[in-house]
Amino acid sequence: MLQRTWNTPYPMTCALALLYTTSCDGDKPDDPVSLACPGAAAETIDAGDANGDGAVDLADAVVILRAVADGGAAPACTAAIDLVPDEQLDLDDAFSLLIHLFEGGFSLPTDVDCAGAVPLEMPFCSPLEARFSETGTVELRADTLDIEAWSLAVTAEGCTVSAATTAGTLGASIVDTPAGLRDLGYDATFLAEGGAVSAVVLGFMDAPALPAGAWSPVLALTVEQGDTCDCTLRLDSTVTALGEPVESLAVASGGAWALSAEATIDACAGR
Ligand SMILES: [Ca+2]
Ligand SMILES: [Ca+2]
Repeated sequence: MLQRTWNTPYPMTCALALLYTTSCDGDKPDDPVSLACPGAAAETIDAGDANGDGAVDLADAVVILRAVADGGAAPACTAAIDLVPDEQLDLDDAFSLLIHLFEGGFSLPTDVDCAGAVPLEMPFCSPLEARFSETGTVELRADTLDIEAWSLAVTAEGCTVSAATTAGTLGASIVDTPAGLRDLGYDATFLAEGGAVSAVVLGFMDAPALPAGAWSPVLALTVEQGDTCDCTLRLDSTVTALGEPVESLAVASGGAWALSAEATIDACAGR
C-alpha cells in the first residue's frame, strides 16, 4: 500500500489509523464520531478514481469539475478520468461519471493504465458531522472544511420514506423559492428500496460551499409511520437507487469524507 506522510500530530494520526482499521498504539480519540477523515491513498488507480483514494465516488466527479474549471488540482491520473475517451478532460467526463454513479447507463472504461500515478494530497481529519432534525431533515456541519458536494444514503426502520427533496434546503437552486446555494450544479435525489439517495454538487464552474460552523439543511424527507410512531433514520448504510451503490459522504478539498448519523423521530408528529 502506498504510504502518505501525514504531517499531523498525534492523536490525529491515531484517529485515521482507527478509522482505517490499521494499527494504532495510542488512546482512542474522545469523540471519533465527530471527526471525519478523507480517504487514504490507493495502491492502484482505477477508472474514475480522480483523487486516487481507491474509491470511485462523488469526490472524483468534483475533482474533475474543478480541474476543468482550472481551479483545482490535476487528477491523480489523466488516463483514469478521460471517461469519454478523446484525450481531453472536459465537462463530458465529469457528467459521465455523475451519470454512472447516480443515474446508471454509463459504464467506466476498464483498460486504464495508471502505473506510477500519485494520489492527491488530502488534508487531515477534521470535525464534520451529520444529523437528522426532528422532522427528518438531514443537516451537515463542518467547522473548517468547505463542503462543495455530498451524497447521502438514507435508510429507514419502522417507517417508510415517501418523499425526498432538496427543496427548501441549501441543496436547492439559487433560482428556487426559497433559494438554496446550488448554482447550476447537480441534484440527483431519488427514493430507493428501504430509503432514499441524494447526490448534490453545489456548482460546476464555480465552487460554492456550505457555510462553515453552522448546521446546513441539505435533504428534506417525508416519512410514513409503520406499526408505531417511532421512525429510525440512518446514514450508515449503502443504498442503491438508479446508479451505483451510494454511501454517505461529503466532498471537501478534493476528498470524500465519510458521514454517519442516526436518529429516531416521531413519524406521527403533526397528525
Ligand atoms: Ca476516488
Ligand atoms: Ca474526455
